[in-house]
Amino acid sequence: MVNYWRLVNKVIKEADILLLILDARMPKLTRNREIEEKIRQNKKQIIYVLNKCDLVEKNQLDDIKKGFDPCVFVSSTQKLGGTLLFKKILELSKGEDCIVGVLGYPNTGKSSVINLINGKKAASTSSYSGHTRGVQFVKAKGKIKLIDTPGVLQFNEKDIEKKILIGVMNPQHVKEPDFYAMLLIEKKPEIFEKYFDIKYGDGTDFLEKLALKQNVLIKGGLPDTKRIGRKILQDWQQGKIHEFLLK
Ligand SMILES: Nc1nc2c(ncn2[C@@H]2O[C@H](COP(=O)(O)OP(=O)(O)OP(=O)(O)O)[C@@H](O)[C@H]2O)c(=O)[nH]1
Ligand SMILES: [Mg+2]
Repeated sequence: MVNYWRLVNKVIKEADILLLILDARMPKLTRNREIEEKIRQNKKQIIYVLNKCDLVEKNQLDDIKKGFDPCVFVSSTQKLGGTLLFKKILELSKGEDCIVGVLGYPNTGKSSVINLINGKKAASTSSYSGHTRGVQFVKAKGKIKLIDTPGVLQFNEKDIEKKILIGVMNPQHVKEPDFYAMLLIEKKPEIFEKYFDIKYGDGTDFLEKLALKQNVLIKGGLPDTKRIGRKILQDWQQGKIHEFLLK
């Protein structure tokens, strides 16, 4: 963790502009105020990049961007917003040579945003968080140079529920996936009812019904709630539930 902060400090010092990559589905949860504070102390410019906007309803965009100024909505996978973001960078850099640092929680799409700006695959991406290791310089267009970084967590970030929610913790490493799946479902049962086509009574009942429906069983034909819990967390992290709801 100490190393991460050394790295973040280095990137902030080297960069002229910092892109803070947030997940548009949960911008507040993926915001890191400690990093923002450091950027301000160093008098560098911030652009909030609300990535994964393909996973939110258009009519929510105004609400989502509240408190994030200046901000740009992008979808790296759908290749939306890249030109606008590049223009914003040019506007702030006033045509001068400029180093742009890209920071944010793991899995928010930092490497994908770099590829979006570049228009080609220059940075390696993965659905597993913690993919990018160390600082990577990526040459971009014209006078702009980008720096990709690994995701940075705040100090003492021990909140497993939050880590699962924002996709920082791999469900394969969660010891009680059934418990965390229930917490997730409880937040908005109606979306899980729609996605899995199962009526919600309570968490345990929901997991059991789903496991039986999808034939995820342990010996004796009983529902395997741990395995089905893990699957729910995976679908959530991979954006499948949001994609389904937007169809
Ligand atoms: N739906 C959707 N998925 C996205 C978008 N951008 C990135 N992803 C997905 O999110 C996952 C993480 O993307 P990365 O670009 O590797 O994220 P990162 O922030 O660089 O991750 P680390 O290097 O692990 O910190 C991948 O599965 C991407 O396909 C987007 O705009 N929309
Ligand atoms: Mg990365």
